[in-house]
Amino acid sequence: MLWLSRCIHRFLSALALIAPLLALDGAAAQTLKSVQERGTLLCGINKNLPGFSGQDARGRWVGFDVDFCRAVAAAVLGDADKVRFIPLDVPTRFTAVQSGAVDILVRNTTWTLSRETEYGLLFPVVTYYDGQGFIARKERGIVKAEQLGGGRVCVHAGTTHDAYAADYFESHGQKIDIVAFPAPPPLVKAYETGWCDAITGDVSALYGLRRTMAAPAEHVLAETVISKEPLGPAVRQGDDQWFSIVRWTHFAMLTAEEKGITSTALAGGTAQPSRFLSEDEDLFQELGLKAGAELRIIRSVGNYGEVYERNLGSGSPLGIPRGMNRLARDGGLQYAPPIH
Ligand SMILES: N[C@@H](CCC(=O)N[C@@H](CS)C(=O)NCC(=O)O)C(=O)O
Repeated sequence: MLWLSRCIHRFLSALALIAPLLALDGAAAQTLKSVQERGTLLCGINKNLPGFSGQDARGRWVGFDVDFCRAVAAAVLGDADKVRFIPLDVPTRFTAVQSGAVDILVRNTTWTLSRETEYGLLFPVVTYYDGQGFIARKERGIVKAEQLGGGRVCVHAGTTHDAYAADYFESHGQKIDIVAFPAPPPLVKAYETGWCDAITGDVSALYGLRRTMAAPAEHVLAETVISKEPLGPAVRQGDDQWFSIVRWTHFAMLTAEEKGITSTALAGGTAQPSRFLSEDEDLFQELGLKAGAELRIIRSVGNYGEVYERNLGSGSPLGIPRGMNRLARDGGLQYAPPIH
């Protein structure tokens, strides 16, 4: 009988060892498989935030976040156009990921621990380092946020900004009236009519909101930035493979910039051959993708610097300086781990 009990014990121990692997394998392939079977990536985006996402005159989705969705589709489906863009507002953005209504959320969203735990999400990477700032009428001469003490600051409800502003003014011993609006149009209107002294939000969003105002040149950003707002894509927990694909899509764009590989050089056949672009050494295949994913990403949207400048930087009406989003070697925070 002893031999039988030993056998059973060994069998159960072996099962315990492989069970997590089996579970992981099942969960791991889920999102990639369903995206490939569907033939379309479902990407949750902002309906209209200049520079990040919106529709151009021809109805085509454009912007920094939109390009990230397109890059993932190029990697996964071989075609950057195979994306269905699903506009999500502030309250529905997280539940849409949780319920599977979207495969990925790319909507100027701040990575916080509470969002990961509350909604069962993970933020694989930071595509844009931002912070919370203030915009006010130029004539008010607001340079420091403290100059707004005793006044009224308006904010988009359900964002990180409401609580961060309250904490900030409290820690400076100042009273402030913070009023939250459900969407940008009434928020901007309340500010433009003089009801709010300032709007607070992500600095990048304030550049965008200023473009929607009647006289953009009459409004300036204060110098004060009161928070860390690491913006990036969010995915559901429990799918390591999908998490890695999303994360390495960003790192592929950064690596290309680090190596000076541009979409124009690729199109003109003048890109220097590199181990990163060599199909023989293509580690992206280990993520379940067809060979050449890095090439497809860069050909379709460009390297990180190209995407930044086109949508937000010098090549765009926003003209946001690269700042913290410069490559680490240029003094910024954007840094890709090595591929090999
Ligand atoms: N990064 C912040 C803010 C995101 C956010 O929704 N910002 C507002 C502007 S302050 C926005 O994008 N509004 C555009 C819209 O909802 O149409 C967060 O994740 O909570």
